[in-house]
Amino acid sequence: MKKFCYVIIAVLLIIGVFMTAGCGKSDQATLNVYNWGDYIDDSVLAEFEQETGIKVNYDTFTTNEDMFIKVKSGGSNYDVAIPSDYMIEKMIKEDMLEKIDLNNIPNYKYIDPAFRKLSYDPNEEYSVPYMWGTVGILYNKTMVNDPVDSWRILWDEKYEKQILMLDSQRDSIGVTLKMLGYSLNSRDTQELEAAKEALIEQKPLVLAYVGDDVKDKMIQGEAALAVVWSGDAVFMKWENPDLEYAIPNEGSNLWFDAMVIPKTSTHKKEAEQFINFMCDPEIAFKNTDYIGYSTPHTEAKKQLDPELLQDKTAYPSEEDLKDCEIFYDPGEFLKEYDRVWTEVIAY
Ligand code: N2P
Repeated sequence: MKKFCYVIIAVLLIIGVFMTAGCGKSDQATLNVYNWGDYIDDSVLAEFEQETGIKVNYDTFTTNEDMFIKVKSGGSNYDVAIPSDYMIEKMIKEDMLEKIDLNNIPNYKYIDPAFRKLSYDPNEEYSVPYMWGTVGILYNKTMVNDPVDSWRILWDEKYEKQILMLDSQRDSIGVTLKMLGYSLNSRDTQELEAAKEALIEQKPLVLAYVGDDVKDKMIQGEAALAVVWSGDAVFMKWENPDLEYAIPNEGSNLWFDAMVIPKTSTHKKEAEQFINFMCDPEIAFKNTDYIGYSTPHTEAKKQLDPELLQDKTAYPSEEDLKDCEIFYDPGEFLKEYDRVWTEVIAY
């Protein structure tokens, strides 16, 4: 009988140990974060995990369109995503985003008012700004002697197979529309058709349509000219002083990326905790300092190297931005953009 009791007690103890271990695990939430590639200082994620005990599952995307498909398909369960303006606008319209309770983001006060209530989220309900920038031409001064002041240089046969375009439909069609003198938010079938023709005509000159690999290629001097995002240009100029960045005279795209909580999230509280953490002055500074992109965070900006603050690539003047436009969601007309891009790539 005694032996039997010991066995029972032992079994109960073992069950107890397993249950506690199990509970411990489910207490510790895992947060699924979805961001652009090369767009965070990983040590910031480690700090968040250490400070909060919340584990971060970090995943990256290459374009807004890829991100959208993944979130829309429902197969994912991202708690935080960091898309751009026009895509946030679309996600709001399609009821894909949770409202963010700014009372839970006390560090929101550090976001410069100039970056709040922008057209894609006019009542600041769904997004918290992360980084911003422009689209422009990065060029190698040892390989390009002409002035880089117009998108037309990307159609100059002299640079055959020395041109890198972005493998991103809104960006590549957008700069082509600007080159033609149209708005990069055009909803005119004929203007879009003209952009398609121009992109097809340009194809023999293009070395490759690239994503994050643009950085290696330009730093190594493998191409003369590339369409890039300004923050990547900052980084590439650090790595190779022969590189320079220009926003063409026809104007360009001014963009904003912001943190959102997709409705797929199962950890809204922790998602807000993460967003607030990213807006902590020390963290925001560390992250911005590391990736080189332009910050909407007032305190992070104050701590940046004065040389970076004076660099027009990262912090352009009003004058530089004069003819820049923000992308809007094209609504139903998106079909046309999709069609044009598919036809250009397939040509
Ligand atoms: C980072 C990509 C930044 C996206 N590699 C620009 N919107």
